[in-house]
Amino acid sequence: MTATIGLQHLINGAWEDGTGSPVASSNPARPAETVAHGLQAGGPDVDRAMAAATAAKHGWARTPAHERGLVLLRAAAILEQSASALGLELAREEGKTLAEGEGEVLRAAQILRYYGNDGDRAAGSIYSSPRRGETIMVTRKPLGVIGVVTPFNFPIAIPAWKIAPALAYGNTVVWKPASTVPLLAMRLAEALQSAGLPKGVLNLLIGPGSMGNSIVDHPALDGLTFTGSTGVGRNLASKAAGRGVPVQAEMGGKNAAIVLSDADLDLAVEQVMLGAFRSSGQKCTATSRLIVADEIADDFLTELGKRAADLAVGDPTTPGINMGPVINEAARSSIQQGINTAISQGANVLAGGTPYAGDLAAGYFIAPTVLELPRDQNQDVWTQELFGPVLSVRRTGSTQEALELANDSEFGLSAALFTQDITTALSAIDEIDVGILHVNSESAGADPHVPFGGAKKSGYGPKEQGDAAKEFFTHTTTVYLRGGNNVSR
Ligand code: UN1
Repeated sequence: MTATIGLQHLINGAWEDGTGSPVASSNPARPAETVAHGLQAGGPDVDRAMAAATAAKHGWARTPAHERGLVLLRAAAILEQSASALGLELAREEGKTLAEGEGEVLRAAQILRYYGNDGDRAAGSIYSSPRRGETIMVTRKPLGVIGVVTPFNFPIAIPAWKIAPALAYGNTVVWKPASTVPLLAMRLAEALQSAGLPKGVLNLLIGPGSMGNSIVDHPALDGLTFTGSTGVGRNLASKAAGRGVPVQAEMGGKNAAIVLSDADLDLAVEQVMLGAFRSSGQKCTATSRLIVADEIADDFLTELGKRAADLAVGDPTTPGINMGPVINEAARSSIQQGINTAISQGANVLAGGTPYAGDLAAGYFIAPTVLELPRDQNQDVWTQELFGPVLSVRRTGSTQEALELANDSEFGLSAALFTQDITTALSAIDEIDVGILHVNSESAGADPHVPFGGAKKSGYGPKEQGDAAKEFFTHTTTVYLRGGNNVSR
């Protein structure tokens, strides 16, 4: 039994106990085991954190970008050195496997490193002027105080990909992580603080969902970045927009994988498995819909069903386990409810479908589930994001229909296409309305130097990462620059 860790908040450079009600994170594989506990931040703590971020913003904005970057680079090294310990804590608190947990910590380090080096890249641009003796310069300045609201499913990587660019471009931050994963939030804040971040530049508040509203309603807020559920995101985005505060919100996905008859089927089945079941399907980029060509459907689905049934599900910290639990009881029961509804609406169960009995029943486990849907029949499981290890399947008679089915969603985050035909791949790039398209790889995954985000209703506001992050976390000043002596006019 591992010791329970005390939770604290970071306000103005000091770690403090909260002043609100008790909060605890528990191990979703063994809910009786508390991972971390403490007191939530109270209402006045939001004011104090916003005041600290406001007081720090001028000094941090004036700190040379190179120096700001050095802090991120040192934090990256700290995370790398502690990746196995933090990966274990992540697996215990969130439920993804140890390998995924450790991988995520290293990914956070990679993101910090990318933005840590960005201070040494171009900071603006210069244009020629149509007027003699003048140059036009476009400079970038930080927005100011950024509210960061992050989800449970990537407890360290998503915060890193919001906080690292916010800080790198000179902003200060008030961060509210999902209250199910406060320990990993503390770990990231600790790494940044140990790396030398000045006081007030990053403030961490562990609190209830309503604290997101307090942050967005706060008059000192200059920008908001959010990842999480569609309902919460739209609410926060509309409040921010109503106050004229720039907002970036990354929300739902109902991502399709298309497997055509000319695909490398071994590759496709392996990648669809990863897309659907890694992190127990709890990714906005997870593959939750599969569209498979008639000619190969019987063989492909037999193999997929077999592999899903064979996945080793259990305590994610046990070596050899492929899939852990979902985050909490509310998630477990709503996902199981979604499966039950699909079955009652005529879905054919190719794997999973029923709740676990025995040892796994005590944790928040959902069996990896593959549901084949009747042709031409609209089903909730086809349209609604369940955020769990559930893959719904449709067969298709033509490539055109496959592309249309892929677009049959209000969301447009990511998609995967399996084919060896370059012509088909090229037309899919034009036809599939998504922010991220994978050709012959799974639908999840993101690199720090390229834009991340969706088309259609998957997100609101600018995308994340790469140059997109710079666009969001800075505003430009266009400077018409002439000498003062009139000589060259
Ligand atoms: C990934 O696909 O590796 O919340 C990252 C999410 C996304 C991140 C996905 N914002 O699942």
